[in-house]
Amino acid sequence: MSEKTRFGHVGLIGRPNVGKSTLLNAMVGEHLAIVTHKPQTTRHRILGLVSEPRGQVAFIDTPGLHRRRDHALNRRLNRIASDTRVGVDLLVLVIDATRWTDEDELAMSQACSFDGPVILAFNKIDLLDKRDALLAKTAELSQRHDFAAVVYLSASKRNGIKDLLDEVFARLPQGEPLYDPDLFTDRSERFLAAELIREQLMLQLHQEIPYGVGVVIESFEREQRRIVINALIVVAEDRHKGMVIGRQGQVLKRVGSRARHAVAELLGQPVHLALHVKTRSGWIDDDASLDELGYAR
Ligand SMILES: Nc1nc2c(ncn2[C@@H]2O[C@H](COP(=O)(O)OP(=O)(O)OP(=O)(O)O)[C@@H](O)[C@H]2O)c(=O)[nH]1
Ligand SMILES: [Mg+2]
Repeated sequence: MSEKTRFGHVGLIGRPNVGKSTLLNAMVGEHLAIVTHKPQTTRHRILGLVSEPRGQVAFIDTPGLHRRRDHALNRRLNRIASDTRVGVDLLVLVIDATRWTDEDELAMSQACSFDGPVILAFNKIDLLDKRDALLAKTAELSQRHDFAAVVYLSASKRNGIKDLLDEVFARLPQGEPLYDPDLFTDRSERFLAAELIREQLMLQLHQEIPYGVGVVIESFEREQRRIVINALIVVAEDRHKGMVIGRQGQVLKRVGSRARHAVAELLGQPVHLALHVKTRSGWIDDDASLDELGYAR
């Protein structure tokens, strides 16, 4: 790459469910971060790389900032979310163009106190039939903070992605890429596999159950023509175990088959996936279990 390339870390912030992970995936071009219609899907800091001739952006997707502080996992998630601002060159504040809530205020105040440029990104504009409200909201928020740029996106339809990338690149410092341009994340294949299994569990389970589910990869072996994965699903209450398994094992079977496809597609190889379920009572409020399951403190 030439001397004029740019490099920087860029944090994606916003309340749960605004589409941060969808946006990360759209920019990186891989199903890297898991996405569901439920708030609080993302539980980790996930780095996604965009490498181009003009430079490299390391995007950081984190859990959405939320108000619940009722157990140790939730407190950890908010800490990861708050730390997104540390060490980044630029922030993208993602909001849902159709809805503004108290939790958006939290994210807005984080953006306002950031000591660097912030790009305001209205997402989900495909759901709007009229643009008037969008312009009014843009004017209102621009009065509260001097945003470096404002973009209008549909992450799920991949509209506006190039505009956002142009705005980001234009504001990054000059520098050489820090990460190998062939990589799209710094996360391991094991981690990505565990997340894709958790994505299917979140999609297939209802009410509060998905929030008490964790996934641990017990073994991950590359054979000549396939990857063999054994994964353990941990539930926080014994009565949830039956719900994860389902009648005649139907739920677990569906989770396994969909996750297997997703992992095979991401890793580019056929996958054999075996799932087991175990109860670990109250793990979401137990620091030792959270450490063991890989949740950052
Ligand atoms: N219609 C529409 N839906 C979108 C768009 N972007 C994301 N979504 C949907 O919004 C929901 C939440 O998306 P996520 O990407 O998981 O949101 P998030 O901000 O990462 O959420 P957390 O991880 O919980 O903080 C999913 O159902 C997405 O399919 C969009 O541009 N248009
Ligand atoms: Mg997310």
